[in-house]
Amino acid sequence: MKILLLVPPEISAIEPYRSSKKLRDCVKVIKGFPLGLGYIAAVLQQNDFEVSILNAQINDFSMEQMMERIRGFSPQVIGITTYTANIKTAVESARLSKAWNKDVVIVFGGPHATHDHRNLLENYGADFVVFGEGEFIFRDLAMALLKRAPLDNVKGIAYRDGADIKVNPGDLYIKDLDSLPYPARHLTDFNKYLGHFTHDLSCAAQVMTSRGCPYSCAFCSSGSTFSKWRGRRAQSVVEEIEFVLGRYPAVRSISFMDDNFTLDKARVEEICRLLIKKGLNRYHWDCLSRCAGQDAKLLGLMKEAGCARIQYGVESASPAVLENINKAQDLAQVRNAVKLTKNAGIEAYAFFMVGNPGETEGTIRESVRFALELKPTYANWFVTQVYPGTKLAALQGQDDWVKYVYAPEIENPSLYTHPCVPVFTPDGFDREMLKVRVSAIMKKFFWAYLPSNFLKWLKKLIRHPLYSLWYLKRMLLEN
Ligand code: B12
Ligand code: SF4
Repeated sequence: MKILLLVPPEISAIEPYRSSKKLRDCVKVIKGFPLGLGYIAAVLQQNDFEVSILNAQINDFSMEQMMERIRGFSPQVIGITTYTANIKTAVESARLSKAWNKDVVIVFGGPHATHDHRNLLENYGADFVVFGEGEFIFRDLAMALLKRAPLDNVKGIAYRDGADIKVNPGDLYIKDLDSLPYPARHLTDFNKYLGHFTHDLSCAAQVMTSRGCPYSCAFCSSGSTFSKWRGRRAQSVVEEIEFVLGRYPAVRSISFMDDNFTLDKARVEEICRLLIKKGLNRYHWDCLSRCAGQDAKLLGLMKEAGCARIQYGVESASPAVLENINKAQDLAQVRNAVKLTKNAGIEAYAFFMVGNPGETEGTIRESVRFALELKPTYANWFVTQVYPGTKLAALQGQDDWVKYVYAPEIENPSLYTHPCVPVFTPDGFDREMLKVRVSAIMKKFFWAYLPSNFLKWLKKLIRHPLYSLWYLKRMLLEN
């Protein structure tokens, strides 16, 4: 059985977005290797399915170019990955695929589909939706389809059964992540994924060492998609890094994509010691972490093992807003983490959000003041957007979903919000005001950090002139 795993094109591939020059510019995203599809493909290959990964996004394919590739491979099953930002082209890909071959089986998975199965099955051409981690569920589904076996035994899916929607629940997170093969990077032109921005602008490969998160921030769906936190063994992580470096010599650094790389400190310590022992600390790496509980000793070891940048979700300086989003973090912990990280010689990036519940002009000013005083290596600002499966989504009116997710904004797109994703609009604000506020803050921080970041910007400009100029123009001249 032939299975095609698809990352659909960006929304600028379809009308009316395609005709909107301004919109086309604003929806560019940083494109990484689709680790989720890579893992699923590897498991399907282990089970003798003929698999192909088609990433229409990285290739900037139009819908027609994508369909040409699909017709060329002629799959019986198409698995489509869904993020809220690509849901429009995901459902359009399903529609076109069915028009090409009405018998092709369409399976949606990923963070959006996991939390919006009914809509996709009832209105948008899905035959199946897979919940959460797809590797073994998709394998079981493909086996059942191949053998024409009853679907009742396939746990973790929803599907159409005549006029009904059937849901087969199951607690299906993968208990031992080391039981998974490495993601099937070999099914893609992997070098295409290496030219993206990392801490030192070098060619980075993405590696995932853990899944899940024990926290439950109101704007984030990681916990509800991946359930319980699980880490891979240090040995297995380092073996994968060695394998990637051996197979793809262009790789110069590693980006750990975990939600919280440092959650299990003993495991991080072991990874670091192994990297040092094997001389792999000559490659730099970056990761995401939480501020609470950082310690100088571990940060020192991480630095020695090659860590160049840690990104922290600070979100807000207002205790009330932090409480509303369930961040479980206070400002003393943030100050401490940034200080210790910088002292260890590691860049500390801080991410802030504007527009969470309880936000006011006063709390925005409080966050800006705090960020200036905190002096992280850089501060990035985002408008709060609402994703399915989050606590914010439960607070957001259903009308907003219809308005933005399935009929997105095209009139006044912005660098700071995705046109297909609703923003959370606290009392006293609207979407436009939040974009303008974040745009002004980003400009302020760009100028404030220009002296310290001048060399980095220059390097970026030389290595990626078109992107850098486009970004600067959008950031400095427009909202
Ligand atoms: C790394 C990462 C990024 C990276 C790169 C992502 C990439 N590869 O292009 C960067 C930094 C660029 C990024 C950017 C953004 N990201 Co991001 N990112 C992540 C992160 C931390 C890890 C992604 C990952 O590799 N996961 C590991 C793999 C194994 O999981 P997976 O891809 O989800 O796939 C598994 C399942 O979902 C499922 N599955 C997925 N697809 C399919 C398809 C089929 C057919 C099946 C059966 C199953 C299936 O099975 C897979 C294997 O278990 C996740 C959070 C998370 N923990 O996953 C957020 C996350 C995906 N990002 C998110 C967001 C919002 C964004 C941004 C929009 C943020 C912003 N405001 O700019 C941008 C836009 C990204 C884009 N490409 O459009 C949200 C998406 C929510 C949503 N409903 O869309 C997430 C879930 C975090 C959150 N806040 O909740 N991101
Ligand atoms: S934002 Fe980070 S800490 Fe909060 S729930 Fe999501 S992954 Fe966990």
